[in-house]
Amino acid sequence: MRLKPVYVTDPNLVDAPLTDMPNQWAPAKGIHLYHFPLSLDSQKVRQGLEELGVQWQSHPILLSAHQQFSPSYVRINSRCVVPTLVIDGKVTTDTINILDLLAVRFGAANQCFETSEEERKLVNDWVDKAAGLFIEALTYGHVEGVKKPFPLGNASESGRSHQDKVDLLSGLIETYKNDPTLKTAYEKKRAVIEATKEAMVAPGQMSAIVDATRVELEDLAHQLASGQFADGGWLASDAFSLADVQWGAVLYRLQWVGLQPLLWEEDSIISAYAEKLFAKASFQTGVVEWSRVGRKVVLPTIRYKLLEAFGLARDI
Ligand SMILES: N[C@@H](CCC(=O)N[C@@H](CS)C(=O)NCC(=O)O)C(=O)O
Repeated sequence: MRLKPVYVTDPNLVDAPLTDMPNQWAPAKGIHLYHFPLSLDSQKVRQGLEELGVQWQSHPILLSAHQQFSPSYVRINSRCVVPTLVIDGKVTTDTINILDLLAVRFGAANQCFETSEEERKLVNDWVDKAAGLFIEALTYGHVEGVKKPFPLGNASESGRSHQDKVDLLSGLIETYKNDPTLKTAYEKKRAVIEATKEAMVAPGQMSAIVDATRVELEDLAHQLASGQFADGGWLASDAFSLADVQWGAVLYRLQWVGLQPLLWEEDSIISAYAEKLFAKASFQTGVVEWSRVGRKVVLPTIRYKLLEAFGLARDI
């Protein structure tokens, strides 16, 4: 039974994270983030950038228009996912890896995300725990009694968006059969999506994923009650850390998809923690402001699809 994302459990199915890898297809100068407004991992990295006070150039990759599969993006990030960070032509992938790189490069100058040796293990453990939650399944899969918000699909379509991607990727594998880089990337991606879809539609899976998530949240409540948060600090240290960046986006997502009542009490230490996280200016700028579905997703997607229909769409 699959209870965690493929990216966490199956390193053989996904390309290893890249760190500062020169790439001829990436912009040669400046700090660039390829991201999607509503993507959980993009939210985490945008908040990290805001917290560090780093100026960055935005390259929205419209997952809603499947731009993550566009050849020019796949040449930068062969996982066909967001986010991707580019600094002066060098590519860094994988959310945890991106945030670690940003913290190392910009943390000291801003006195931000600096963790003592003793705190580091706890921070990393809580980063890994958040990244190990199967949020993709919880977002797109059907959970009994929960009505998902727009623009997520309704219950009868559970697994539909993943099947659409499988079909699209099969077409791309055929189209690019003579380009080994793209063909391999698309084949690997199809395997990841198939495994993810299976984990959402197989009988009993979604309730097992909800139960596993609830156990993690009970653990979170325990850590909050017994750790630094209880003394006015944060999840794993006195100062705001990368563990808090991870959990802010996660709690915001679980609330948005309507799962909070199944996972934690309204009037609990988790809600108090969420309130403190959401109040941060970096969270408002990096997460909340990008969550306006109409302006940030629906309109750009319509615009892109119209341009595409007229053969005027620019690649990423
Ligand atoms: N945690 C991994 C995976 C990231 C991930 O799954 N990103 C999602 C958005 S939060 C995505 O791009 N999904 C598009 C797709 O899988 O087609 C990473 O950072 O590379």
